[in-house]
Amino acid sequence: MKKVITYGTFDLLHTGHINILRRAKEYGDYLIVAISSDEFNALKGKKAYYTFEQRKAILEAVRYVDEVIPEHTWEQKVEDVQKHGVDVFVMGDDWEGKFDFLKEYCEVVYLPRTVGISTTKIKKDLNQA
Ligand code: C2G
Repeated sequence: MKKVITYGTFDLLHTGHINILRRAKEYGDYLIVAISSDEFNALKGKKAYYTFEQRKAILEAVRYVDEVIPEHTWEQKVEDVQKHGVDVFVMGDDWEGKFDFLKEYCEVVYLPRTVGISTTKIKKDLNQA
């Protein structure tokens, strides 16, 4: 079984998230998504609208996702890749190059982001509604 992993906050799930999840799954047959905990989000300077539990429940309902685990630190990726026997690490290309250290442990793939949509844009647009 070829295992893929990706990381993120995935707040206010939108087609940009769905596009990366769908394409990530195409690299294998089992997709793990590591969702940032509320505490790690604070470290990233983000405040998610949905709690970790809500974001986890939503992601688990997505057809491309096989497993959801928590992301607590920047440093856990090597351990996650080894512990879960991951073959491919996938991220949007806004992270291009940032996780190349994982190339020692698995394939690293950066995919083009979906243009024109983001959680930040959704929040801004709703504010003006
Ligand atoms: N994404 C995308 N297109 C968008 C928006 C997001 O492809 N229009 C991708 C991002 O590139 C990322 C994933 O969706 O791969 C999740 O995005 P976020 O929830 O914003 O996650 P982020 O804050 O980038 O967290 O350790 C890694 C971090 O946890 C990544």
